[in-house]
Amino acid sequence: MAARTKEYGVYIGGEWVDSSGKETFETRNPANERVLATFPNGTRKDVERAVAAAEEAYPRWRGYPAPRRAEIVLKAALVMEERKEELGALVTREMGKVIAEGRGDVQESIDFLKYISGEGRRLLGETTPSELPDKICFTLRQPKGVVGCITPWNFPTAIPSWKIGAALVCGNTIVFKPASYTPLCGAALMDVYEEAGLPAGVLNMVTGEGGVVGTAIVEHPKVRSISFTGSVPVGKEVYEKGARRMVHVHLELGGKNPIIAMEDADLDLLLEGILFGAFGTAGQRCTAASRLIIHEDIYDLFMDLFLARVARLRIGDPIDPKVDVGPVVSRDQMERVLNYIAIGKNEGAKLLCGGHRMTKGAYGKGFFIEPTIFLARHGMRIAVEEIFGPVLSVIKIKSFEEAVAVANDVEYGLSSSIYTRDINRAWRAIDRLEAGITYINAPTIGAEVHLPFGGIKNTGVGGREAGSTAIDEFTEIKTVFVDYSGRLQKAQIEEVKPPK
Ligand code: UN1
Repeated sequence: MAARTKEYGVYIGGEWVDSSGKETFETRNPANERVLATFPNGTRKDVERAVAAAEEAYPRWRGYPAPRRAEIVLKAALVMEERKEELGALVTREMGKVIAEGRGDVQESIDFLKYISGEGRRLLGETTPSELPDKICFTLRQPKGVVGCITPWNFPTAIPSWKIGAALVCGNTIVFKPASYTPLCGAALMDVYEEAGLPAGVLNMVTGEGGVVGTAIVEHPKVRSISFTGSVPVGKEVYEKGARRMVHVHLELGGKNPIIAMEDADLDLLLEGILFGAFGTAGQRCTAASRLIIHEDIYDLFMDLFLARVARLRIGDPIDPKVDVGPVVSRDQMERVLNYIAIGKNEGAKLLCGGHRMTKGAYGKGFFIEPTIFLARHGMRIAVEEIFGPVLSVIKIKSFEEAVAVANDVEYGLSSSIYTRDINRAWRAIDRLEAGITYINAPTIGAEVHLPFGGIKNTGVGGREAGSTAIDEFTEIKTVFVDYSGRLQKAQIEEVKPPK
């Protein structure tokens, strides 16, 4: 007899409890549409309960010293390390990235939690002299209070870990909404923190529709800061709603990341880089290389090598370690990507390979799309809009200047890359590429967590995640003046005479 699908509730005050609503949704394996679990379509009332629990837990969590808070976060990293195989497989089953990347997702969580737990003993401020005698000035970092973390499905443990780990070390309490394609990964994180000894109410999770649960979090008067990773249209709504309440909003949104291949590129290196950058995670990364901007002199030679390699990519069930490219996350996402492929054909881009859904045999049960490459022209929709699937637009250019101009002429600015052996040109690219991240002789994906992550233009606002900047998002700065002169000293007014 088949095991009954597990039905989850919402996680509030350290317990799985029933949602106030009756509606539920299923989370499925995108490789075969098998149902993995059922979750509630949370309600505004659920969010209110979650915020109330987070508010209640806040004074105690805030008062627990930062190094101690960080020890719990470090413990969470160690629990994840112990359970890496199981969690990696869960990521792969629920989200569809290949198993090596499923493990990588978990490893990225572990790396970040270890890194940020070190901040528990830093959370540094500034100390400065005063312009007046017998007075000292410094800053402290204080938590914001209850914060909302709304996360995407493409890094279902890593991105929540960036947000939750940093928020916790900084002393905030949290209402977390995982993406509706990956709630099981979210639930697994609740177990991890429970095992790590996180007090009840500090971290709460409500699943459901963005328009209901996400909106309720963003609009709740007690939620002091919002951290959102997702699409530009939703990001704009979150930003507007946050602005109306005058709260900090941190957005990590899309990308249309270029790899520039100059005529002096190492072609073998470029080949490995573009394969991983464009088709890793089936192109479903904000950082995915979705444009190859290539010098016309190497176009023919390189594309022969590239297309031959793409033809050999193994597409299939991502749990099989021999598979290179898995399915896209859902039917909707598949439709969206196929629609972009149709748009590309209609606007006259030349299809060099792929272009179809795979339907034969087991493929037909899941959401598999052939790795697809177009020869496009800059300005075509497929060459400037984010597709978020295994679709690459190749654009020919004649010079470095033209390459940089094309690379920059999109509304996004997350990641970027150049392959060249000319060191001066590499440095010029670092200076001129309009993006939060630039790689030299490496693809656009695979940022390390101890460095700031984020971008410019429509890619995001509100600072950078990860790295040393992660704590900026989740702390308020308190500026302190201590006057130990015993008299009223007036800054800007009192004259302080030089010593004789
Ligand atoms: C994302 O796609 O939203 O740099 C995050 C990378 C990963 C993170 C991607 N470390 O590709």
